[in-house]
Amino acid sequence: MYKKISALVLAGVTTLVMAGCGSGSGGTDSAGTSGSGDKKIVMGFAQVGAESGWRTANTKSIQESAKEAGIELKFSDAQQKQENQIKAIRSYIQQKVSVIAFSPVVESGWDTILKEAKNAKIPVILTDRAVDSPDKSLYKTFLGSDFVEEGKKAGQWLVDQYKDSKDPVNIVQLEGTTGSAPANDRKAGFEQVVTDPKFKVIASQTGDFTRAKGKEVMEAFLKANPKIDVLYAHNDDMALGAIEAIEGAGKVPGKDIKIISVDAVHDGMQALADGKINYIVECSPLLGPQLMDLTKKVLAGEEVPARVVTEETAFTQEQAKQALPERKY
Ligand code: GZL
Repeated sequence: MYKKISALVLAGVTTLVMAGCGSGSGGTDSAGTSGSGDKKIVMGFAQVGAESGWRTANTKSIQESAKEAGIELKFSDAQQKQENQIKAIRSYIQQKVSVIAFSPVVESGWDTILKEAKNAKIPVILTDRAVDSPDKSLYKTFLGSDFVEEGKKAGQWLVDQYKDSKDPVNIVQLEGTTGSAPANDRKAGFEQVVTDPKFKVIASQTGDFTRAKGKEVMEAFLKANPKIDVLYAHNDDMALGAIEAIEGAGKVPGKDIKIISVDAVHDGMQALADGKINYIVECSPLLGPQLMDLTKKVLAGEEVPARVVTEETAFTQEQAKQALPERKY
């Protein structure tokens, strides 16, 4: 409820601010063409990569939604390299696309390319991940999850689980891609809630959101730390890699080592239902429909909220068993 109100308030504030500005080029109709029907919307989308089940589902959502919206999609995969995303965005500017959308692999280093897009009068929409630029005029809106909230939900589950325990709880953390908004914010949110001194984060390292790296880092954690009680993984793919490492060390994931994860992709939810993960905070990749709707509004010169937060929940093992048959990703 709070999030819905906050988005409405944002819209209100934005409307007041934007009313004086007026912006955007000619209108668009439902076929994804400009108001006069003479110009098809062309979107340049610079995707992070294909590092996780979440990213695969996100790409599918964007591609399918663009098709349904009648929007021509130019799509690039940056293999998780910022320089590749910047090259792709520069190429979209040269191709004079109608709009540029992307998920910034890391938070910093975008001002130059975003200023080039602004100078070329091509609107930019951020999806999924944020940038840390203080100049909010460099993009029209940011659509995606509240990663701090996700970290707080993960931390709250842990606090609740150990509320009656006085013993030290040793935690290891598999962080997302270094410098990325989800890694920074999921860590910050978790730390805001997990403050009791009995909780000790004895090791924390990036697994770059991939299964392979998650397994490799968890193997190192297990070798260096004889007593690990909890793993907090910033995404399901790293948690699934860690499960392989935990089982390889002869321990039982979900029992000997409790696992908290984020995303709720299918394989993560299956591991949760099977008792190998204990709690998953949802992070929806299905941003395509909202992205295409925001795109049409921006190109029609309509006001859009500066920030659109996606609605999400969290799952216990029992809830995963119920939810699995209906999951869309
Ligand atoms: C979060 C997204 C993250 C996912 C990972 O919105 O950016 O990137 O949590 C993905 O699975 O790799």
